[in-house]
Amino acid sequence: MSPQLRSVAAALLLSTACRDSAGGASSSQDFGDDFLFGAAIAGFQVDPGCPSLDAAICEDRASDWYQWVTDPELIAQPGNHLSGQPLSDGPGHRELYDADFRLAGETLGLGAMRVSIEWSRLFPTEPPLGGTVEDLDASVDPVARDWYHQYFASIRRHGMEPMVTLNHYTLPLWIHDGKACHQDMDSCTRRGWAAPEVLIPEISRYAAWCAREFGEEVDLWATLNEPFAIVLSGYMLPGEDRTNPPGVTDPELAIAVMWAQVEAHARMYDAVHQYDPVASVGLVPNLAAVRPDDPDSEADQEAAEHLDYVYNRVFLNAAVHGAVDANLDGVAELTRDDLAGRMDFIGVNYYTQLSARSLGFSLVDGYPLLDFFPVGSFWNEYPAGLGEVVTLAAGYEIPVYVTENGTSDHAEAGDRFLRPHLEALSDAMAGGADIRGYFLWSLIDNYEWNHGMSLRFGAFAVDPSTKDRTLREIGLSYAEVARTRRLQ
Ligand code: IFM
Repeated sequence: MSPQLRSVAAALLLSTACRDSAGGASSSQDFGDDFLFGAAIAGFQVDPGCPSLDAAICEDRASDWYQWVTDPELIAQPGNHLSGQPLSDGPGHRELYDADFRLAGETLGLGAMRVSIEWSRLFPTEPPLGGTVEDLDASVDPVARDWYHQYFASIRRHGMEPMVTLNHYTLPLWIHDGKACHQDMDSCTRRGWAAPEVLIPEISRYAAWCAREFGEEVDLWATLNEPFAIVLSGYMLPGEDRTNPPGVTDPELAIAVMWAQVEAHARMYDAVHQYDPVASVGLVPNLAAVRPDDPDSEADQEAAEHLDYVYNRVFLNAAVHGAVDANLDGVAELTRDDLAGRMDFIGVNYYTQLSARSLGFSLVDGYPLLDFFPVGSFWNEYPAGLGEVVTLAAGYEIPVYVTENGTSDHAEAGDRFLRPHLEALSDAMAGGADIRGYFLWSLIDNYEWNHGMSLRFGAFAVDPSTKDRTLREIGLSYAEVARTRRLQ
């Protein structure tokens, strides 16, 4: 046993002994034997920074996010809010994944890992477009394909079940040149989500290929991670909290991108089921707790209803019920059978409470409910909100997983953050919400998109120079909950 593991084990034993000698818990909130406790990561955020692997292999240089965070011209534009931190400061999970999964499975005692497949890793160069799923065999990078087989085997070897996200923000450069589109959306040719006629068939074909290749190893699939974050930070309101490529402000395009993602989810769902019929396939929206900025203002109360509808419900209404409300006025004008029922679970990412301030006018002509401004950051800690958003999701009468929840503020994090969030979750379950699992974001400190390594969410802190992993208090608290399966 390594010295680090020994000290973790000792800490776990000590915390158990303290609890027992204190006479046990005054109240216990039990999550039950079948509840999955896991941790979440995403490839682009954890892969880079390998201690000995060549950087060209370790980093995913064929991805639009690689271009976004490393291009000197993009970094030099203040409006892009890019940290410019080198990817070599990342945690190096591409090389260290097996040790990381040991930390998750053995040290923390988790039962599941949420990870992503990177499209640009498997298909770094453009395959002939429009072909069959089988045609993709000729274009796949065989080293990346074999690496993913080893990766999923490692998760299972450490006693965990993989939940695999097919698209966690990143797109291959051959389908999205975020820099060219940032500079001029009208003339760029690799337009990503702005060219649904290319993107949707190709992302569905990629999803089908993954289900055919990895279906034996993976039973839980998520199609898209946080589609609304891409809409907001890529096409509507890129800002300090998050800028996604292409980082433009074009509300009408943003709404079109949202509908492209609704369509893409449905087609990816069908594609995965075609090759992996027994799989459970869901979508991972980021849901926000919402309140009026001024609780006494009727206008702000109405703005809060509009924000809740647009941010939390429009996408789910379409993906679950096939309800299409094209002008976002609160009334669906169309129900599409080819969208409805494409959801075996809802994966909820929860980080924030937003306040809605009424503008008194709509930001976009023809979209009457876009008459609010969301005040607050992506990470306003509000534990009760987790109960609110899982209850909202459970209202769709589909099983729910909390697929991400976490903090980068680690001051007294174990008690301050985790416990009240899990209490809110447990209360929602006691109230009847069908919640199947909770994934802490994140297992290890990760490259937090435009922020680089300056926001650190890990249960394990990562030293950017040595790549050492050190258990944080929040990880210790989480291990205890996962082991006892209840809050004491
Ligand atoms: O790091 C991100 C993740 O990629 C998506 N959800 C929010 C996390 C923290 O900001």
